[in-house]
Amino acid sequence: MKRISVVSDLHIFCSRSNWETKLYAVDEAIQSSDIFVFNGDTFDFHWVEEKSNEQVFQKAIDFLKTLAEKYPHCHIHLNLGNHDHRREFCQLLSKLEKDVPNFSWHPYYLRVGKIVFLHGDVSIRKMSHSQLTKYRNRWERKPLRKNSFVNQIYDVAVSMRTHVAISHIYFRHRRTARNLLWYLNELELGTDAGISEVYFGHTHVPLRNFRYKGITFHNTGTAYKGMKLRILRTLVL
Ligand SMILES: [Mn+2]
Repeated sequence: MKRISVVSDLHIFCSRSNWETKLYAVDEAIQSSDIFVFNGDTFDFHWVEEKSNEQVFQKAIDFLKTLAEKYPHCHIHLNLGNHDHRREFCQLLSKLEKDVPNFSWHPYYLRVGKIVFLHGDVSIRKMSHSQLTKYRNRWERKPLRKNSFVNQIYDVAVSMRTHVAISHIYFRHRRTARNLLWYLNELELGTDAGISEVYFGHTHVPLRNFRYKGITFHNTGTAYKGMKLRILRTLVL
Protein backbone atom coordinates (compact mmCIF):
# COMPACT_ATOMS: atom_id res chain seq x y z
CA MET A 1 0.00 0.00 0.00
CA LYS A 2 1.21 3.48 -0.86
CA ARG A 3 0.09 6.71 0.79
CA ILE A 4 -0.95 9.25 -1.79
CA SER A 5 -1.91 12.91 -1.34
CA VAL A 6 -3.26 15.41 -3.83
CA VAL A 7 -3.89 19.14 -4.04
CA SER A 8 -4.91 21.40 -6.91
CA ASP A 9 -5.34 25.05 -7.79
CA LEU A 10 -2.77 26.57 -5.46
CA HIS A 11 -2.39 29.39 -8.04
CA ILE A 12 1.11 30.23 -6.82
CA PHE A 13 2.22 33.73 -7.96
CA CYS A 14 -1.39 34.98 -8.21
CA SER A 15 -2.27 37.82 -5.85
CA ARG A 16 -5.81 36.48 -5.39
CA SER A 17 -4.45 33.28 -3.88
CA ASN A 18 -3.46 32.61 -0.28
CA TRP A 19 -0.93 30.04 -1.51
CA GLU A 20 1.78 31.11 0.91
CA THR A 21 -0.33 30.17 3.92
CA LYS A 22 -0.92 26.67 2.46
CA LEU A 23 2.71 25.71 1.96
CA TYR A 24 3.13 24.34 5.45
CA ALA A 25 0.25 21.90 4.91
CA VAL A 26 1.65 20.93 1.50
CA ASP A 27 5.05 20.29 3.04
CA GLU A 28 3.52 18.19 5.79
CA ALA A 29 1.46 16.14 3.30
CA ILE A 30 4.52 15.42 1.15
CA GLN A 31 6.48 14.40 4.23
CA SER A 32 3.81 11.85 5.17
CA SER A 33 3.15 10.47 1.66
CA ASP A 34 4.80 8.10 -0.79
CA ILE A 35 3.23 9.86 -3.77
CA PHE A 36 2.17 13.51 -3.98
CA VAL A 37 0.19 15.00 -6.85
CA PHE A 38 -0.03 18.69 -7.72
CA ASN A 39 -3.21 18.53 -9.78
CA GLY A 40 -2.97 21.54 -12.07
CA ASP A 41 -2.96 25.34 -11.79
CA THR A 42 -0.29 24.84 -9.14
CA PHE A 43 1.36 27.92 -10.63
CA ASP A 44 -0.49 30.80 -12.17
CA PHE A 45 1.49 32.21 -15.08
CA HIS A 46 -1.57 33.81 -16.58
CA TRP A 47 -1.44 36.99 -14.52
CA VAL A 48 2.30 37.44 -14.73
CA GLU A 49 3.90 40.14 -16.91
CA GLU A 50 5.23 38.52 -20.07
CA LYS A 51 8.65 40.11 -19.61
CA SER A 52 9.18 38.29 -16.32
CA ASN A 53 7.93 34.92 -17.59
CA GLU A 54 11.37 33.35 -17.69
CA GLN A 55 12.12 34.33 -14.11
CA VAL A 56 8.78 33.06 -12.88
CA PHE A 57 9.19 29.72 -14.68
CA GLN A 58 12.56 29.34 -12.99
CA LYS A 59 11.03 30.15 -9.59
CA ALA A 60 8.45 27.42 -10.16
CA ILE A 61 11.16 24.92 -11.14
CA ASP A 62 13.18 25.84 -8.03
CA PHE A 63 10.07 25.35 -5.86
CA LEU A 64 9.55 21.80 -7.21
CA LYS A 65 13.23 20.90 -7.07
CA THR A 66 13.55 22.05 -3.46
CA LEU A 67 10.55 19.96 -2.40
CA ALA A 68 11.68 16.84 -4.27
CA GLU A 69 15.19 17.06 -2.83
CA LYS A 70 13.90 17.73 0.67
CA TYR A 71 11.67 14.61 0.58
CA PRO A 72 13.46 11.96 -1.51
CA HIS A 73 11.16 9.19 -0.18
CA CYS A 74 8.13 10.80 -1.88
CA HIS A 75 7.53 10.82 -5.64
CA ILE A 76 6.18 14.22 -6.65
CA HIS A 77 3.96 14.43 -9.74
CA LEU A 78 2.94 17.67 -11.42
CA ASN A 79 -0.17 17.64 -13.59
CA LEU A 80 -0.63 20.81 -15.62
CA GLY A 81 -3.72 23.01 -15.80
CA ASN A 82 -4.79 25.90 -18.01
CA HIS A 83 -2.87 28.44 -15.89
CA ASP A 84 0.48 26.61 -15.88
CA HIS A 85 0.56 24.79 -19.22
CA ARG A 86 3.14 26.88 -21.07
CA ARG A 87 5.49 25.54 -23.73
CA GLU A 88 8.72 26.96 -22.28
CA PHE A 89 7.76 25.74 -18.83
CA CYS A 90 7.20 22.22 -20.24
CA GLN A 91 10.76 22.21 -21.56
CA LEU A 92 12.09 23.13 -18.12
CA LEU A 93 9.93 20.41 -16.54
CA SER A 94 11.36 17.77 -18.90
CA LYS A 95 14.84 18.79 -17.84
CA LEU A 96 13.89 18.71 -14.16
CA GLU A 97 12.41 15.23 -14.62
CA LYS A 98 15.74 14.00 -15.98
CA ASP A 99 17.72 15.60 -13.15
CA VAL A 100 15.49 14.66 -10.21
CA PRO A 101 14.61 10.95 -9.86
CA ASN A 102 11.52 11.46 -7.65
CA PHE A 103 9.87 14.06 -9.89
CA SER A 104 7.56 13.54 -12.89
CA TRP A 105 5.27 15.84 -14.84
CA HIS A 106 2.24 15.19 -17.01
CA PRO A 107 0.57 17.71 -19.33
CA TYR A 108 -2.91 16.14 -19.05
CA TYR A 109 -3.36 13.34 -16.55
CA LEU A 110 -1.77 10.74 -14.30
CA ARG A 111 -3.05 7.24 -13.64
CA VAL A 112 -2.03 5.39 -10.48
CA GLY A 113 -3.74 1.98 -10.25
CA LYS A 114 -7.50 2.52 -10.17
CA ILE A 115 -7.17 6.31 -9.74
CA VAL A 116 -6.96 9.03 -12.38
CA PHE A 117 -5.72 12.52 -11.50
CA LEU A 118 -6.45 15.34 -13.95
CA HIS A 119 -6.81 19.09 -13.68
CA GLY A 120 -10.44 19.13 -14.74
CA ASP A 121 -10.63 21.92 -17.32
CA VAL A 122 -12.53 19.34 -19.40
CA SER A 123 -15.38 19.55 -16.89
CA ILE A 124 -16.63 22.90 -18.21
CA ARG A 125 -18.21 21.23 -21.24
CA LYS A 126 -18.16 18.00 -23.23
CA MET A 127 -14.58 18.02 -24.52
CA SER A 128 -12.47 15.51 -26.42
CA HIS A 129 -8.72 15.31 -25.92
CA SER A 130 -8.03 17.23 -29.13
CA GLN A 131 -10.48 19.94 -28.03
CA LEU A 132 -8.66 20.14 -24.70
CA THR A 133 -5.30 20.65 -26.41
CA LYS A 134 -6.85 23.48 -28.46
CA TYR A 135 -8.36 24.99 -25.31
CA ARG A 136 -4.96 24.90 -23.58
CA ASN A 137 -3.33 26.50 -26.63
CA ARG A 138 -5.87 29.32 -26.51
CA TRP A 139 -5.01 29.90 -22.84
CA GLU A 140 -1.35 30.04 -23.72
CA ARG A 141 -1.99 32.82 -26.24
CA LYS A 142 -4.46 34.80 -24.11
CA PRO A 143 -2.84 38.17 -23.59
CA LEU A 144 -3.61 39.56 -20.15
CA ARG A 145 -1.48 41.91 -18.18
CA LYS A 146 -1.27 42.08 -14.45
CA ASN A 147 -2.87 45.50 -14.11
CA SER A 148 -5.50 44.97 -16.75
CA PHE A 149 -9.14 45.86 -16.26
CA VAL A 150 -10.14 42.18 -16.30
CA ASN A 151 -7.68 41.44 -13.52
CA GLN A 152 -9.14 44.25 -11.39
CA ILE A 153 -12.66 42.95 -11.98
CA TYR A 154 -11.53 39.50 -10.82
CA ASP A 155 -9.98 41.04 -7.71
CA VAL A 156 -13.30 42.68 -6.86
CA ALA A 157 -15.24 39.48 -7.55
CA VAL A 158 -12.94 37.44 -5.31
CA SER A 159 -13.01 40.00 -2.51
CA MET A 160 -16.82 40.12 -2.65
CA ARG A 161 -16.91 36.34 -2.72
CA THR A 162 -19.15 36.38 -5.78
CA HIS A 163 -16.60 33.98 -7.25
CA VAL A 164 -17.71 31.39 -4.67
CA ALA A 165 -21.38 31.74 -5.57
CA ILE A 166 -20.77 31.76 -9.33
CA SER A 167 -18.57 28.66 -9.14
CA HIS A 168 -21.24 26.77 -7.20
CA ILE A 169 -23.98 27.71 -9.64
CA TYR A 170 -21.94 27.05 -12.73
CA PHE A 171 -20.27 23.81 -11.72
CA ARG A 172 -23.10 21.45 -10.81
CA HIS A 173 -21.60 18.20 -9.56
CA ARG A 174 -23.50 15.91 -11.91
CA ARG A 175 -22.69 17.88 -15.02
CA THR A 176 -19.05 18.17 -13.94
CA ALA A 177 -18.80 14.39 -13.38
CA ARG A 178 -20.56 13.66 -16.68
CA ASN A 179 -18.13 15.85 -18.66
CA LEU A 180 -15.08 14.39 -16.89
CA LEU A 181 -16.28 10.86 -17.59
CA TRP A 182 -17.00 11.66 -21.23
CA TYR A 183 -13.40 12.82 -21.67
CA LEU A 184 -11.94 9.87 -19.75
CA ASN A 185 -13.99 7.33 -21.70
CA GLU A 186 -12.56 8.72 -24.93
CA LEU A 187 -9.07 8.02 -23.52
CA GLU A 188 -10.26 4.56 -22.41
CA LEU A 189 -9.84 5.52 -18.78
CA GLY A 190 -13.34 4.59 -17.62
CA THR A 191 -14.71 1.80 -15.47
CA ASP A 192 -13.91 -0.72 -18.25
CA ALA A 193 -10.23 0.12 -17.74
CA GLY A 194 -10.59 -0.46 -13.99
CA ILE A 195 -10.81 3.19 -12.97
CA SER A 196 -12.94 3.79 -9.88
CA GLU A 197 -11.68 7.11 -8.49
CA VAL A 198 -11.10 10.49 -10.12
CA TYR A 199 -9.38 13.47 -8.48
CA PHE A 200 -9.73 16.82 -10.19
CA GLY A 201 -9.68 20.57 -9.59
CA HIS A 202 -10.28 23.65 -11.76
CA THR A 203 -13.88 24.31 -10.66
CA HIS A 204 -12.72 25.61 -7.25
CA VAL A 205 -15.65 23.77 -5.68
CA PRO A 206 -14.46 21.20 -3.10
CA LEU A 207 -16.06 17.78 -3.54
CA ARG A 208 -15.66 14.53 -1.64
CA ASN A 209 -17.01 11.08 -2.56
CA PHE A 210 -19.42 12.10 -5.31
CA ARG A 211 -20.60 8.90 -7.02
CA TYR A 212 -21.50 8.95 -10.69
CA LYS A 213 -21.80 5.91 -12.97
CA GLY A 214 -19.53 3.67 -10.92
CA ILE A 215 -16.81 6.27 -10.33
CA THR A 216 -16.13 8.34 -7.21
CA PHE A 217 -15.14 11.95 -7.84
CA HIS A 218 -13.14 14.25 -5.54
CA ASN A 219 -12.11 17.88 -5.86
CA THR A 220 -9.55 19.51 -3.57
CA GLY A 221 -10.80 23.10 -3.96
CA THR A 222 -8.49 26.08 -4.31
CA ALA A 223 -6.15 28.38 -2.40
CA TYR A 224 -8.05 31.38 -3.80
CA LYS A 225 -8.91 33.85 -1.04
CA GLY A 226 -12.27 33.17 0.58
CA MET A 227 -12.49 29.64 -0.85
CA LYS A 228 -11.71 26.23 0.56
CA LEU A 229 -8.64 24.12 -0.04
CA ARG A 230 -8.40 20.59 1.21
CA ILE A 231 -5.43 18.32 0.62
CA LEU A 232 -6.91 14.86 0.15
CA ARG A 233 -5.26 11.58 1.08
CA THR A 234 -5.90 8.02 0.05
CA LEU A 235 -4.15 4.69 -0.24
CA VAL A 236 -3.31 2.85 -3.42
CA LEU A 237 -2.06 -0.67 -4.07
MN1 LIG B 1 -7.87 25.65 -14.05
